[in-house]
Amino acid sequence: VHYKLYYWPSIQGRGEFVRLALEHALADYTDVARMPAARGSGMPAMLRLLGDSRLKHPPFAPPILQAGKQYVAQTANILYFLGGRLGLAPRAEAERLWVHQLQLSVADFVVEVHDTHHPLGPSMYYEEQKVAARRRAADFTRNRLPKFLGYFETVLARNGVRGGYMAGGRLSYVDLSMFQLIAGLRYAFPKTMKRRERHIPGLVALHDRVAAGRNIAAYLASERRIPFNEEGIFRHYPELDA
Ligand SMILES: N[C@@H](CCC(=O)N[C@@H](CS)C(=O)NCC(=O)O)C(=O)O
Repeated sequence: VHYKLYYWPSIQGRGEFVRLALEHALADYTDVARMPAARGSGMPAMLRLLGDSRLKHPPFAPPILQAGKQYVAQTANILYFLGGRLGLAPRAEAERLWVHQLQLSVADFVVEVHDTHHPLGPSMYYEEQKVAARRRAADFTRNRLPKFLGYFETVLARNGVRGGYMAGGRLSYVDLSMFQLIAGLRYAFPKTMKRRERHIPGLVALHDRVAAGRNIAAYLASERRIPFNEEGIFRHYPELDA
């Protein structure tokens, strides 16, 4: 199968959780909006898809994954779809749902990370909501970040000594997402994470193991990995990192 990922070309964003799964599995895929606009690719192709009035199941927003005639959107849903196909999810339904449940909690967390710099909404610039952002980020770094990371650390610990994965005895897509969360939070909130990391040794070790995996290490060193920047979800604004 050849997969097509439609996502904003200049940011890691939510698309990165999908890219990591595709890259780990060495899947055959095109990152459509990052290709040249010629020959039906690039941003025009993504905008065409978003405006396609013939689709019976129109997606609301990127990331969107295409497999043949099928289009799947919503990050956690895409990963649920890919998990079985790429060998990145348990086979038993109960375990698969558990991984999906964890991924939905990742999605909730990602919204809260985003809202530290856009507390009043995504349609206004950060510069228009800096005061609210400081208040929101203070609550995030003090309460929400410790709560979410503490939860994921507990999940990891309770899964036991079976190789240090979030669920079951093998790597799943939610392990890749844990890597991305730690990497992103380190970029956006270095001071907060410096204090926090001793409380989440399991997640830090998981981050390191994922980063050292052969395919992910090659991906991270390649140009396919877009650097973190101040347009994505994880933005480094020093004033928000108390
Ligand atoms: N819950 C969705 C959120 C999708 C989403 O917010 N996508 C962003 C980019 S990361 C977007 O393009 N949003 C456009 C909009 O909300 O109008 C997911 O996890 O995929």
